[in-house]
Amino acid sequence: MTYIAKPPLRHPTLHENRVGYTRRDYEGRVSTLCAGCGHDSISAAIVQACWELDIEPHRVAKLSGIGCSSKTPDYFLGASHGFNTVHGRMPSVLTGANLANRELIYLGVSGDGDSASIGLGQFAHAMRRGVNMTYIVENNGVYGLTKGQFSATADPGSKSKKGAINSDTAIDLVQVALQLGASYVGRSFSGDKEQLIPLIKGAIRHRGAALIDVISPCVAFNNHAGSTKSYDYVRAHNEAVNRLDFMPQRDAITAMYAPGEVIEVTQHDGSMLRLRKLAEGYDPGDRLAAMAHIAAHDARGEILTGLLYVDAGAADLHEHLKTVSAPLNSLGERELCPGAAALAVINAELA
Ligand SMILES: Cc1ncc(C[n+]2csc(CCOP(=O)(O)OP(=O)(O)O)c2C)c(N)n1
Ligand code: SF4
Ligand SMILES: [Mg+2]
Repeated sequence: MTYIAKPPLRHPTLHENRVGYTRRDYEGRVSTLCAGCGHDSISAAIVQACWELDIEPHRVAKLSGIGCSSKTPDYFLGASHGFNTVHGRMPSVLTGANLANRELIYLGVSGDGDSASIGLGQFAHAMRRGVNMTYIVENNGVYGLTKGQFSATADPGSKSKKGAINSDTAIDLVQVALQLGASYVGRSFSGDKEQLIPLIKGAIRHRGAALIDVISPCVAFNNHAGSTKSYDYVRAHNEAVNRLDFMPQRDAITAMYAPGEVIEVTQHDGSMLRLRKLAEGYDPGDRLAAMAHIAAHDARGEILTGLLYVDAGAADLHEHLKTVSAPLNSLGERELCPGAAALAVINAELA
């Protein structure tokens, strides 16, 4: 039952995107997650974002760790490259793959246990290095796959299904990513596709480390009264700072807003992020102010969502390291063994 392929039959009138693919071409196998799991909604949002961005599926590399969330890459982008790593080790494998071939689009999918517990060190280093990736954390506050233990993102005072109260301080991956220099940081809710899809599109087109923390309720182990990651709690405490319209370079801007209502951010590929302000005075270009704003809302038990921070001019790991621009597997003997004269120059520099 674990791997169920979808039947290849498809409706003949399905709409194709600009590169000739239908939405079905971005799907994967049939999900085996619990009915109602937030993670399935995130998979659907990834499918929609990639289809709308006209990405050729074979240009994507999707990587994950271990957990229900980390299983989901099997349920989307079935024709893309995939690597299911050891628990918590996705960021280093993704970093290595990205260094070897910068031409692919890197999508890291993880859980709160995978990234904030066993993988916290790996998470931190991928963020601080500015690896060019879209890193999605499917955050349900528990280890869903191993039957609902509190994870490191569970809020203090929240109640487990069996009635235990969590006494540990929560790790907020959004705050960690901001502190470590991530250049695109958003938070969303699996039940709000209108917010999530443009956030994913913007992240994919961003150059640098992009984190989206998506609150994604676990209906089996963390959707009861007393949980701060349940559907009811998130709906009641969701405070969006802005609404993002993602505009690819080719699209003309049609929606007009009064001056001051929208912040426009042009990314390195020419795509534009149009942020309709919902919170008065919120500036997504000010890292420290964003951190203070998030902390203030957190103290009131509110969950701040939207594009919380963006630096469209950030450099990525390749720029920091001044790496060769071609994928390593395309380099020939001439580039890899440039000869004794080139070696002598390097040795002289080190003398
Ligand atoms: C090295 C190692 N330690 C522990 C486990 C057991 N384990 C499997 S999944 C998991 C936690 C997953 O939690 P999370 O990343 O939040 O994913 P979710 O299932 O909640 O989506 C743990 C501890 C493991 N597979 N490998
Ligand atoms: S156990 Fe929780 S996280 Fe795992 S599939 Fe079921 S609802 Fe989703
Ligand atoms: Mg989890």
